[in-house]
Amino acid sequence: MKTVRDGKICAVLFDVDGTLADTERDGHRLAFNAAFAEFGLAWDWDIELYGELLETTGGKERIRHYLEKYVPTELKMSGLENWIADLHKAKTKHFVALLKHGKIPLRPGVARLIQELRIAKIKIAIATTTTLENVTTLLKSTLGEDSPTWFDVIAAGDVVLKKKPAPDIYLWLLEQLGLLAQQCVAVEDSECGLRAALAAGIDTVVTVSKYTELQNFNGAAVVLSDLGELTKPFTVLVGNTHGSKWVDAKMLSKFNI
Ligand code: XBP
Ligand code: MG
Repeated sequence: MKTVRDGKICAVLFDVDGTLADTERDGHRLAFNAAFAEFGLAWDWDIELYGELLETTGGKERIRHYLEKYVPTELKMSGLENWIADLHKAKTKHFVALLKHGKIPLRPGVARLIQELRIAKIKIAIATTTTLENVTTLLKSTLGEDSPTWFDVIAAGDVVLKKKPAPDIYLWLLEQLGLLAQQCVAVEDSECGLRAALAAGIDTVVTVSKYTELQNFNGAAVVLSDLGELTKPFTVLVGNTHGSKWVDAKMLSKFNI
């Protein structure tokens, strides 16, 4: 049975990659390729291949999956786990540098919604597969130095063993927040993320990105082009926003009652 809250949500849980910002194609992908070059590898993850590789969540897991599928002979190398971890560290360094150069902006409506939720005293939190340093750097480079402190909890990367689509990151986050799933709404951009949030019992708004727009979003509360701005409303792809033209606390509170 749903309905613990009295019409007002207690927290909004944001995914990061694809949701807060379009980080994958011209961010993470380029950082992976830069790390490969640094390690003397002739690997090139082009836009199409990267779209396929995104089905494996987590950068280290994605590298391993690539090895298994495309360069299985390398799996025999000694110290494989450490080598993957080092390669991934180099990738994080390149990604953070891209963020610091201001190369990756927030998606429409993200900064607006975050500020509105803070004013409304609704908790905000992060549930992401990516590395913590990537999250804090993205927030600082787009919303300001102190912005990571605006979030009640940032759940990121290896804090849980099983990454999305497993619900673990959301369950861990709910526990840290001391809230029930019914008191929260998640914002995700991908089918993997949606499955994770739904498996944790959390109603989910999907804002699609280029890589995810054709995925299956069955079960989402609503599927939108983006969060929408007052000057540029979202496009509704699936579901009913009951007249709302941009995502705000009022609209989110209508779900899950
Ligand atoms: C997206 C991911 C991440 C990033 C790369 O996470 O699956 O793996 O692609 O980041 P989400 P790392 O959509 O949950 O934010 O290399 O740091 O894993
Ligand atoms: Mg995502």
